[in-house]
Amino acid sequence: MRLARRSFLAAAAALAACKGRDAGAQSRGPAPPLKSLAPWPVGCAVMTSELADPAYAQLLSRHFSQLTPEWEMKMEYILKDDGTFRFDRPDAIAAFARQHGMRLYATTLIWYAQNPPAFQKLGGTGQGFADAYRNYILAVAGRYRGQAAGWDTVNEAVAEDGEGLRDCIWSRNLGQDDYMVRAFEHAQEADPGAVLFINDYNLESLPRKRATFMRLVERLLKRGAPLKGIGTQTHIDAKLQPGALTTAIRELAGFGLPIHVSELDVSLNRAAGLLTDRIDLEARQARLYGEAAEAFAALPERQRFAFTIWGLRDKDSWLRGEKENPSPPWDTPLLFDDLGNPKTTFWAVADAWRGRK
Ligand code: 9MR
Repeated sequence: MRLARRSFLAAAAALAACKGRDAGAQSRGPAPPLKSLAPWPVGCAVMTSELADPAYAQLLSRHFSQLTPEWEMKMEYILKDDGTFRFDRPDAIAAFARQHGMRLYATTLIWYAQNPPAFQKLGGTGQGFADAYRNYILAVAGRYRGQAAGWDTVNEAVAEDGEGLRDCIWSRNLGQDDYMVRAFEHAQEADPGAVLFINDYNLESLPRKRATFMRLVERLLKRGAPLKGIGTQTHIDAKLQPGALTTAIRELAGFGLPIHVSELDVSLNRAAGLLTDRIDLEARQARLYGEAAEAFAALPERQRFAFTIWGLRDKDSWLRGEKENPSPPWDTPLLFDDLGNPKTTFWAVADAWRGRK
């Protein structure tokens, strides 16, 4: 009986979420622009197809002061199989940022997950591979020189389980650690003004991965790599233990470098129990958004690089279209519902930042 009632409540809540209603959030009245509350850049991941929608563009520019191209500035888009480049979409995103007075954050130069045919062909060629690597970074980071505030220069270098580093086309051809040092050096050569980041995920949920990541940062700094910022993606689920985020942000800040909360979202679906415990999960989700906003705001001013959400409305989230474990439409990981209404998660961030500016 109890279970049936709970399932019913959960189903009703799921339905309400799908329809885009969040009564608690609606009772809060008009939403202040998030960027008006924060003295640091507030970022959002975007795609050119979304920017073409006027309602999307309006909501985005009302609340956010920084853009990250969600995938169109990656090798998978820019580098064609024949080794030539295409810049139409990344240029369009950069132009949108300029036209709307927003800062551009660029991702990503070197990522284990990109294994492009143009580089596969060069595998094992030694200097040929190294030259193409430098050429790619110079061309891409050079193109946005003076506009990109920062670059994810090396992305997700640490192994999934946190034991050691990932083996990839870059490490195999240029050497482990060495490929990263080179990436930072080439990026600095291309755009000396950009803040160059190393970026990774699960740094809050897997302390072992964080430790490996921090040892890597130490080694790169010791070798003189111009690594100037730490990115913590923060793709979390609603059951992340309270406090874990704060601990991670504080520890990562120990290097004294700028911190970018670079891809924040909080999945309900990835936490067990979405069908029975939606109300509880939503409350946890809002608390985690609030915790992330507080922990970031508590950093010393010079370390607050930006706070970025990985998508605007729930329906824009990568989680819905993910290949291995796609979220159902009732996973609602972001700050705005499918219709663009601010949710309780939005208010959790707004409340954490109120009075800071
Ligand atoms: O959200 C991004 C999705 O649209 C792309 O298809 C995918 C591959 O480029 O990358 C997703 O973004 C990832 C980010 O670049 C790195 N951290 C994990 C993000 C989610 O997979």
